[in-house]
Amino acid sequence: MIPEQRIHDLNEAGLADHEFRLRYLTDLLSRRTLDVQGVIQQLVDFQVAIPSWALGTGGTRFGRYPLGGEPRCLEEKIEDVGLLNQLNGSSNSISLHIPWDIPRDIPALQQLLQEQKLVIDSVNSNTFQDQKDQHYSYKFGSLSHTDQAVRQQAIEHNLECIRHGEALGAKTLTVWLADGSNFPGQQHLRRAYLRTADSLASIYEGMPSDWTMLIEYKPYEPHFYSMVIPDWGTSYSLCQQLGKQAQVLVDLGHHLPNTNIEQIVGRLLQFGRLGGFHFNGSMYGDDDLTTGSIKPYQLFLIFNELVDGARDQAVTNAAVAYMIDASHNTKDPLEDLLQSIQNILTSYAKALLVDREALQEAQENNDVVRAEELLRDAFQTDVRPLVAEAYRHSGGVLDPIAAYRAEGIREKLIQQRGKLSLSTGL
Ligand SMILES: [Mn+2]
Repeated sequence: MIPEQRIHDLNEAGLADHEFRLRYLTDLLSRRTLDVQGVIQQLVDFQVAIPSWALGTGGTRFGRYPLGGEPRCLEEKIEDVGLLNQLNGSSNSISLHIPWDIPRDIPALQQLLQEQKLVIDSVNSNTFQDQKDQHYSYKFGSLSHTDQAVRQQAIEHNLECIRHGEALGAKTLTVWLADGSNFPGQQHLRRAYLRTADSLASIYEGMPSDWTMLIEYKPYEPHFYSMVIPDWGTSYSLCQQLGKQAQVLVDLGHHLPNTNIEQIVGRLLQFGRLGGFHFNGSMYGDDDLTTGSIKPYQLFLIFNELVDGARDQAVTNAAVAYMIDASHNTKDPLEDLLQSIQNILTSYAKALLVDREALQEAQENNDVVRAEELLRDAFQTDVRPLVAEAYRHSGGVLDPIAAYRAEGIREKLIQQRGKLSLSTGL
C-alpha cells in the first residue's frame, strides 16, 4: 500500500493544471444544464472487477515473456488488485479462478481482503483443460460430454467452485464452456446442447438462492468448427430454461468481427438477462488487447446502451457485473489494467453526457444526421478531467500510470517476489 501522504504528494504536482481543466469543462457542461457533480459521482461509484489471472504476463501458444514480480499466490494477487484500487478507486473486487485460487486460510484471507478494501466478485470454473489429479479427461467435452461420468465430474467441479466462493462471500458463478468440435460430424449438435442444458440445470439446483450464474458465449476457439455455446442466443435460451438466477455474460472479444455488440447489449437489457460484462479489446478476434485501444467508439456506443437502459424505467434488468478479461502479452499487466480502467471510465463518462431528450426527438423525427451528431458530440468531448477528479474523490491519484511509475512499483515487486516469479491461472 502507498502511504496516504505520498498519494497527496503525487497529486500536488499536477493539481493546478487539473483544476484549470476541470473548471473549464465544468463551465462548458453546466451551460448545457448538465449535472457535472452527478457525473463525477457516477464515475466514483462505477466499479470493475479484476480477475486473478490478469495480474501476470499472458502469452500466446508461441511464447510468454514474463517481466518478473508476478504474484505467486492468492494473497499476492489480492495485494496487486488492492494496489490498483488504491491508485484509481475503481476496482474494489477480484474474481477467482478455480483450481488455482482455492482459498486455504479463510479467516486470514478475509482479513487481507478487509485491509485491502476488496471483496470477491465471482468464482470462475475451469473445465477447459485437465488437472493433474483429475479422473476423466475433458478432451472431448465437459458439461456436454457423451459420457455421464465426465459430465458429473464437471458438474461437481462447478459445485465445488460455489462452495469456495461461499466461504469468501462471493455470490456469482461464471461458466465459460470450452466444449465444441473441430470437425463436421464429430459432435451431434443438438444432443450436445441438450446434455449441456441438463448439466447446467444440475449446477443451478445446487446454487444458493442468492447466487447468480453467468453463462458466457464464444463463437470459436478452442474449437474451430462448432462451440456448444457460440452466441448470445444460445446463452439466452439456456438462461430461460434455468430460471431467474441465470444471466447472459457478454465478453467483448467473444464476437466475430463487425458484430454489433451494442445492439446485443440493448436486446439483453430489454429482456432483463444481461448479467455481466467482460471488457477487453480486439482487432481480429479474441485478441485480449487493452479495452478501448482499438475501437473506442464501439466501447462508447456500448456504454451508451447501458446508460440508456439504466435511465429507462421500462428496463428492469438487475445490476450488471463488470470485469476486465484480458491477457497482457507485451505490457506490464498492472499498467495495462490501469489503462483499461481509464478507457472504460472515459467511455462511460462520455455516455453520461449524451443529451438523451434531444436524441430521442431526433430519432422520432428520423433526423439521422442530428441523432448521429448528438452521439459524436458526447464522444468527442475530452472528459479526462472528470475521470481524474473521480480518482481523486475515491482517494486515488490524478494520473495512476504516472504514479505507478514514479513509485517504481514493478521494480519493488521484482525485488520482493523475484525476477522469475510466475502467476497462475492464465
Ligand atoms: Mn470472458
